[in-house]
Amino acid sequence: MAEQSIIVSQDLCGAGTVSLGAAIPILTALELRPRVIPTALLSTHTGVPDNTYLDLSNQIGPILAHWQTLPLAIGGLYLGYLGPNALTVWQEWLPRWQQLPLRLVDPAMADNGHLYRGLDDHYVAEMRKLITHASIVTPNITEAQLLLGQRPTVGTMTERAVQSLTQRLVTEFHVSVIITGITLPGGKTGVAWTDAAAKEPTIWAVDTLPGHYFGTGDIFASVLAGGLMRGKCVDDAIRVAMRFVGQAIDATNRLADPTNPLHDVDFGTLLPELINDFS
Ligand code: PXL
Repeated sequence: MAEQSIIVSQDLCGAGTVSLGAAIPILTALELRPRVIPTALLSTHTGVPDNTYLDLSNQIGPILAHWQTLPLAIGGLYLGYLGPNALTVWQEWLPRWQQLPLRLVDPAMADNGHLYRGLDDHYVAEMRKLITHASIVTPNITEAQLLLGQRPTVGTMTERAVQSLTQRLVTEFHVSVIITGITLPGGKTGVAWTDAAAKEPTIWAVDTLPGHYFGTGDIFASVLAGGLMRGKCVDDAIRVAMRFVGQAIDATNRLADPTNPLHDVDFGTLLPELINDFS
């Protein structure tokens, strides 16, 4: 396989397996070379009170400018949680990388009906502008509703409502859309995908697992980015990512205290199985 690099820009949390803590091991296991630009350094994710936050957004431009002078064989780009300043910087830089076939933006900013602490409606409005430069976006259901200017709901959603939401995002932002973490009737959790070429959105449903862990969306997006970079079609990449997240939640449920927001998602020992999916 030819050497392939992917630019990955999101925060680095010292404790709690989110963002770069998930993306680097997963993409590396998939034989890709993550070219990493941390947007901020935090002690923990913002689900834990009193986290530290060192903004690193002023490094993004200089790092990208340097990389443009190097033979890095960059084949794709993947943005996750950015933070307000980095979001502004990427609004300027993402349009300059439109030649890359994969520009995955995970608009990580909310979950369970709420914005993450420190983010506000202005952030959502700016995210709407950024994603028009993506080729594919992976909002969870709360983020999908916020991007469409809707008040987020929690609770089950019919497949019909999910299809309409997915379609509306494609029409409004002209990108492929994968919505994750959808609560479907009958104890199921779903992922929906569509793009401008599809007749109607495809929905995959699996049994909802107990436990709610920070970072599962980041793990999903990282496997998806890796799968697409490795040449899988979107259907297959989604299937592999869903299976991996399910296995990781299962493994974590066996070890973790579900009331502790800091437990890591235990995906490390599952990486060999993920690698197998690609052999
Ligand atoms: O995608 C989860 C995540 C990533 N990064 C930071 C977060 C969160 C969720 O709260 O706070 C900084």
